[in-house]
Amino acid sequence: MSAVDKHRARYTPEQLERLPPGQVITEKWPILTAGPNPRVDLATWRFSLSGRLEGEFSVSWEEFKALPRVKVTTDMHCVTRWSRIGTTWEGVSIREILKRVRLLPDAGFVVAHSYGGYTTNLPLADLLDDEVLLADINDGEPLSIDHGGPMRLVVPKLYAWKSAKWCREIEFLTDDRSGFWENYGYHNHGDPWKEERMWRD
Ligand SMILES: Nc1nc2c(c(=O)[nH]1)N[C@H]1C(S)=C(S)[C@@H](COP(=O)(O)O)O[C@H]1N2
Ligand SMILES: [Mo]
Repeated sequence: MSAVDKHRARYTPEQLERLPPGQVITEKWPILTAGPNPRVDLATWRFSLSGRLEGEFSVSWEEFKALPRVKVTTDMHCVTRWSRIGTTWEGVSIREILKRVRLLPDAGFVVAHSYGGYTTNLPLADLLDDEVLLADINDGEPLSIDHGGPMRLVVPKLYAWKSAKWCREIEFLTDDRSGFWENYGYHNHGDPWKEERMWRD
């Protein structure tokens, strides 16, 4: 049996069906961070929306915790080829937050900004997917600092570099603007089912 077949033999057909091409299931949750963890103090923490919108949205930690919450069970796929199959996130859905402002009609793209300077871009349509949330709990535990605590963006249907840890702002744009890894040659979109790993694949 090849190494790949041996690996696959450990999982159910239902789990394997959820594994995109070229990925391997991981039981542990690896930590992938470019650079050091940022220092995020809950007393001064804020999450805000900016750019092409009418109205304002900016919340303190207490205000964020008071927003209506959701629980989403989904998968997580890293372009370095590991996938977590079946993990539960709790937090606030993006749609819930967007009820509180009005996007301008020319908003078509977003950049997520993190404490520490990391950025990643995605089309507005992918941000609006019903599984997308701002998560502060994973599998029942408060998100650790290594995994983006106190809160991170989670965009399950794209490779995990789009899921900005320590998210502090989502900026709405008319024109697309590459984020951190996208500038280093990662694919602009990053759909794991299409193996959109590197740009010009
Ligand atoms: N702020 C920030 N967010 C980030 C990253 C990062 O380096 N900084 N790495 C991304 C990458 S490449 C992946 S695979 C996931 C990893 O999340 P994890 O460390 O919780 O597994 O976070 C993404 N979000
Ligand atoms: Mo990644």
